[in-house]
Amino acid sequence: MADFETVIRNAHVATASDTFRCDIGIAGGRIAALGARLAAGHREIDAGGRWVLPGGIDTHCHLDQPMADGVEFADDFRSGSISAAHGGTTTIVPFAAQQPGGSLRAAVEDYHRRAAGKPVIDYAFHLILADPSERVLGQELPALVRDGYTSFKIYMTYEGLKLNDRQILDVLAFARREGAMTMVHAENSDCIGWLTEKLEQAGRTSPYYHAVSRPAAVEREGTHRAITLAELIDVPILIVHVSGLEAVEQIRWAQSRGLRIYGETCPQYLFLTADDLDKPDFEGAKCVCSPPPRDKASQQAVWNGLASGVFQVVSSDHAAFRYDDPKGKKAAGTRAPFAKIPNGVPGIETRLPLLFSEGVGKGRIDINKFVALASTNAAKLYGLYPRKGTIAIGSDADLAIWDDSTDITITQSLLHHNCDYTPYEGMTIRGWPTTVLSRGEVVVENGALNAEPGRGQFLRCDLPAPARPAGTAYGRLVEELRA
Ligand code: DUC
Ligand code: ZN
Ligand code: ZN
Repeated sequence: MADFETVIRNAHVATASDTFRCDIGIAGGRIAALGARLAAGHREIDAGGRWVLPGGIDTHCHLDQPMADGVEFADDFRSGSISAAHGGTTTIVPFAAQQPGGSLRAAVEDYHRRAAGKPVIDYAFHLILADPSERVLGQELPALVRDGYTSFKIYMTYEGLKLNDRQILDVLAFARREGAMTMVHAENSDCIGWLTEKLEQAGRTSPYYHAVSRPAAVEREGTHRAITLAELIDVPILIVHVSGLEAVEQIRWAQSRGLRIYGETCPQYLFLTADDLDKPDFEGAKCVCSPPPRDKASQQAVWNGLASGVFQVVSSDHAAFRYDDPKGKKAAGTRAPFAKIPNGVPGIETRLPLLFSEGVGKGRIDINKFVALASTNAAKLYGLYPRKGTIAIGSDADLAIWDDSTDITITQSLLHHNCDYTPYEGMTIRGWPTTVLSRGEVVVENGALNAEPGRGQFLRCDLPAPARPAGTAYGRLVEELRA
């Protein structure tokens, strides 16, 4: 009888800290042994000396979120998770969004219904906190945190979602008390509103002006303010989808002062610029996202921030809207002013191949940093580690075997999302995960799906690492009140 369900032979393993060659023995969906010449497996996979890396964790993606105005996300939990798996991702964490004035619990229940029977890989939920009332912060949210929803996103912009500074302080104080993680969308809403109005009055409404309406200074100010509010409460926060130089500088400055400010960026800020929004015939709408892509100098600043440790996470912020679709980018017509174009780009499948090829392949980051950014750090920040995010005895056997010997030209027909375009069309990269395992089951085999929708399991997140001793007067007061 075989000792293991599956053995992966001749693996070139990298974790966030180590690189080694071994066989990987899998039993009960978990990694049971790492070593040379392991006993036989019921199933044997020869990695042939290729990289075997922890499956990616995409902790910022939007799937099947309810939208207003007849707009629909392209991907649900089925197509989104299939697309993710084909790109080497084995865990996704999309958002259950509270409706203004609505119950968070209801949002979570609705989101579980949307997921039911669909994901091919494991998933957890962040919450979107649109209305942090006393009832929500005092009753609903503590219970949800205990149930495994330990992170939430808050917005400084977008009508119906944005919180003012006082509300943000309430949320951060809650996060500190509970040990939860707050993700912040940092852009100054009034500046965006004012600039948008002026641009519209001047007739400058094509997709390109989306980028003009949200300049780097607007993100820099939001980022600085979020840092200040977090410092006041003495609580960690994660600034999401950081687009470029100026916000990177703010985060680096905060980190250099010893503040626990974490940074996330996304491929659109490494590979797109504002010029991509300037394509003719409304094509620029395909790259409308917030914050907008910036310029070459900002791309370089983001690469530098990845290499130097300013960023902990690279996520996709996959928010796919179909282009040729009245429920997608063209919902308000092709002459619609930029402010009416649904925000977001697809990228759940291309996230890791792009980072691998242009990061590891081009020597900008090493393989261990790649694993940290793609998987391990997110698992730690959101309470999924060490079940997810590493290759270690006892961890879930979520693994991706990478082929880094073949050039691939990214094109829409290669991808598995339900969007009708990719912003990276025509880009040639080297490196793609060809075989992907989730809890020991091969879900993608030589590039083909081998998984039933619904096999993905919901993950309750633990609290992230416990807070360190209070450093500020307010932090000490919160500690006292807890005692
Ligand atoms: N910006 C967001 O904040 N969320 C979804 C997509 C986007 O562009
Ligand atoms: Zn956002
Ligand atoms: Zn987002």
